[in-house]
This record gives sequence, structure tokens and C-alpha cells, in this order.
Amino acid sequence: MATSQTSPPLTQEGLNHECQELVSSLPREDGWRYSPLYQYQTVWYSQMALLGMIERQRHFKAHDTDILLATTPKSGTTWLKALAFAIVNRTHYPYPQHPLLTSNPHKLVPFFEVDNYPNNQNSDPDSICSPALFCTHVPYIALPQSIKDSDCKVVYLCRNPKDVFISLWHFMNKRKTETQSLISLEKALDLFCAGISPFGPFWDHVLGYWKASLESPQKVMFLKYEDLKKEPIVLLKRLAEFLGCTFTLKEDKDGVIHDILRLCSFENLSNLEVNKVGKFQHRLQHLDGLEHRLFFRRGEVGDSSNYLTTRMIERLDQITEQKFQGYDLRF
Ligand code: PAP
Repeated sequence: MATSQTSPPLTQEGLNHECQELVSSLPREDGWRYSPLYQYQTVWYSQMALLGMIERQRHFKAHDTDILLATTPKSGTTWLKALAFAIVNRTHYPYPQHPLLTSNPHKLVPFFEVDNYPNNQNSDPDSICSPALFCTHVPYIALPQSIKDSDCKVVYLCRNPKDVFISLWHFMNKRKTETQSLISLEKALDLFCAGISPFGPFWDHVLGYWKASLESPQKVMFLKYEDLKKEPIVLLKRLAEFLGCTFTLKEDKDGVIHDILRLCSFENLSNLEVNKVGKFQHRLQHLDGLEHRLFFRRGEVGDSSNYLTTRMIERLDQITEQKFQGYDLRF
């Protein structure tokens, strides 16, 4: 399927029809239960993510002032969305009226492959602030060329594969329908290790953005969830600088960085009414009604050790070591 930016515009229906044909020709995996995955150009996508990704590859025009947040699922996307939104818009809102207190971060920062960016009907008008902030799980190789060619900034957040895997396993089991059986840890691990996970293989995803950040550090910033937990102030300052909105000395002295960290902390966000009982309203059926609370589980580093056997840990560590060999990338 052509993905050129110059291909004639297609209606959503036309694209869907064309993509339906494409999807039916692709390798399919049902093991994650609630949403089948399809392998397209080495990457595993849900059908809607694949359709959205292809549409964006064809038509998306990035602006130099855009900011793209990128993650593999369960690497801390919700946290990064909250932090980046709070940093970029910090002069717009007095704290008592901050949108993060009443809106889930996913509502404020849309996913560009499944939400209607830039005319996102699901988003709060607050999210249309400049610079435009949006998010993706799409791997670097599959990003629209216009993102790579523009001065648009990309912030990538990754997380150690063991915690990502356990977080994903919990999430997928909560998402399955009542008639579907639970996904066993063993079966899920086999899939994950074979690279079959949403937007996987996980390791290729991380490496794609890692290499891009080495080649263009002024364009792609690479962060780790674990580092953000360990040194939040240092990294928040770096992030603001990278995004072109460095914290002033006065802001630093006034405790603005601490305020943002507190606002976006797991403890704060997970206890807000909107995140305890709120649900997505979405044009896509499989996202409509999704409970916000599912994006807040433990929010800790190393929780995977409570679930994985020694053999499972060795298996994941071994793959990680092999895949990242020679790349100075450790977790
Ligand atoms: P997504 O990629 O599907 O949007 P994402 O937000 O990356 O989901 O994953 C949720 C994970 O981030 C959960 O991890 P856990 O299962 O290991 O607990 C969730 O708890 C964690 N998380 C959500 N919000 C925060 C936060 N504010 N700080 C730290 N971790 C968080």
C-alpha cells in the first residue's frame, strides 16, 4: 500500500475499505484476546491503529512548533502526557483550575493515530493550545515523513521491558470481554518475547527512537521511566529546556517544578474523581467506555518481580541483552 504524502486524499470510508482489504491479507494474532493484532511491515498493530497510522503517513503535516510524545504502550504514557501538558501550558492555568484536575491526560493530549488530530472531537479545547501537543505509540520508522523533516520535537519515554510486560498483561486481562478467558502469564510472555505486542516488537520500538535520539539529539529526546522516578527534578528541567520553555530561576525558586511533579504524580492523578470513575467517550468502539482507572495500577519500578519467575526474568533479560548489544542501552 502506497504511503506517499502525494497520494490522492481518501475519504475515511474509502481508506477503511482499502485498508480492510489490506488487513485481511496480513498475518493475524488473537492471543491478546480483546483486540487482534496484525503484522504490517514488521510491526504489530490493532486494526484501528493500523488504519490511523496509514492515514497519518499519507496526510499528516507536522508544524515546526508541534511536540510529539512517543512511547510503547505501558511505558508511562499517561504520566508523560500529564507532565508535558503541565510544562508547556504552565502559564495558562492557575492551579485550582488546572485541566489535569478534571480531565484525564489522554483527553488533553490526543493519540494522533486513533484520535482525530488536529480536529479532535474527543479532546478538550484546552488541548488545542500552541504548541500542539500530541502523542503516538507508532514506531519511529513508521512516523509520517513530515514529522522527521520538520523541526517538530519528539520526546520518547521507555521503560524496562519486564515492567512493561507485566503492566500490559494486567491491562489486557482487564480489557478482555466476559466471555474471553484470562491470558496466562506464560502465553502472554511467549507472545511478548516473539515481538507480538501492540506496536511491537518492544525492543525494535525502543531501538528505533534510541538511534534517532543519537542521530538527532536536538530533535529526539530519549527518557526512561526509571530515571524519571529517580531524578524527576533534573529530568523535568531538561525536558522543559528541550521543549523550548526552560524554567526560569524565579519559577524554580517559587516551586513550580515541584508543583508540576505533585500534580502529575501517580498518587495525585489516580485519586482524582475523573480518573477514579471517568470513562472515555470515543468515536472508536473499542475505546469508548474505557475506564480511566485502568491507566493507574501501581506506578512503581520493579513491580514485575512480584509476578515473574526467575526463569521468566532470565528469558526477558537475555532477549534485552541480545537486542541492545552494542547500543549502550541498559535498564
Ligand atoms: P498507555 O501506553 O496504554 O497509555 P501507560 O500510561 O503507558 O498506558 O501505562 C500505564 C502505566 O503507567 C501503569 O503502570 P503499572 O501497570 O506498572 O502500574 C500505570 O500505573 C503507570 N502510571 C500511570 N500514571 C502514572 C504516573 N502519574 N506516574 C507514574 N506511573 C504512572
